[in-house]
Amino acid sequence: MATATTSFEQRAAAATNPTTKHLFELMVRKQTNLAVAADVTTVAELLHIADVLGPHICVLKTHVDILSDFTTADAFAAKLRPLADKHGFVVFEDRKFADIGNTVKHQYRDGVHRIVEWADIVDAHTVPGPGIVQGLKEVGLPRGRGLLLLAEMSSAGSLATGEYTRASIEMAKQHKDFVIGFIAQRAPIPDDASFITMTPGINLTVSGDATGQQYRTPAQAVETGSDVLIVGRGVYTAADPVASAIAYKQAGWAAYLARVQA
Ligand code: 5IU
Repeated sequence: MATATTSFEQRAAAATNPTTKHLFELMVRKQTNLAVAADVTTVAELLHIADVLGPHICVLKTHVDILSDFTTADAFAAKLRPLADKHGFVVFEDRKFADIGNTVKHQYRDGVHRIVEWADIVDAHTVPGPGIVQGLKEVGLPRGRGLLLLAEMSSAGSLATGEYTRASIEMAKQHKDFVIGFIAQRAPIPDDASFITMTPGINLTVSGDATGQQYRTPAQAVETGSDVLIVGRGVYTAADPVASAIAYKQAGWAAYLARVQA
């Protein structure tokens, strides 16, 4: 089953991980492959984004450690999860775990954030080797959660290239029950539709920022195999974030339809 032309309906039907299945199904229902990166620093701003952009997104990407007024995981979950259910999106905490298995287990389950309680998806660097996946899997798999591995990054000079990317792919293949896909600029395994590729570094109007971010358009990313387009400042700093989200959603979905109908 080839990723490029396999529809999200077909991929939902074939999915074994419950988070993958749920994600593909809601993408089809809502006709959106847009993820919003809500890089704001208060809980109220994050919840506002979740509520007003919720109808247009399939994924809400969070960075919980930049929320200055985070109190408890229970309070956070009690506010965020009902919005995810109401609008139908999955919560992706972009935690980028990067330690040994035993430590990431605690970082995922414990501490003030207790991420596994409220995030459907998390991601991890592969630099520590496969133990990081084993550790996270012990915590997340029994809860039906999913993990993305960082195969590539969007930033200039990223070291995640070549052999590193290839080794990350192998790690994913060894844990297909829990690794649901990749953060990458292009589909790392173009012939395997069971993996989702999510791509940051997407903007319709600018090509980069002052600290090395590099942007491509939704169409360019979808052409190279991206399934979910992650947009941050292009949406939440726009004069009209809802109108901007709709523009990105429409551009991304049109590119997806062109790809599967090719
Ligand atoms: N992000 C990247 N590039 C990457 C990875 C994550 O930009 O390679 I992995 C995150 C950082 C930010 C969002 O939360 O995606 C992109 O935000 P902007 O669209 O505002 O650049």
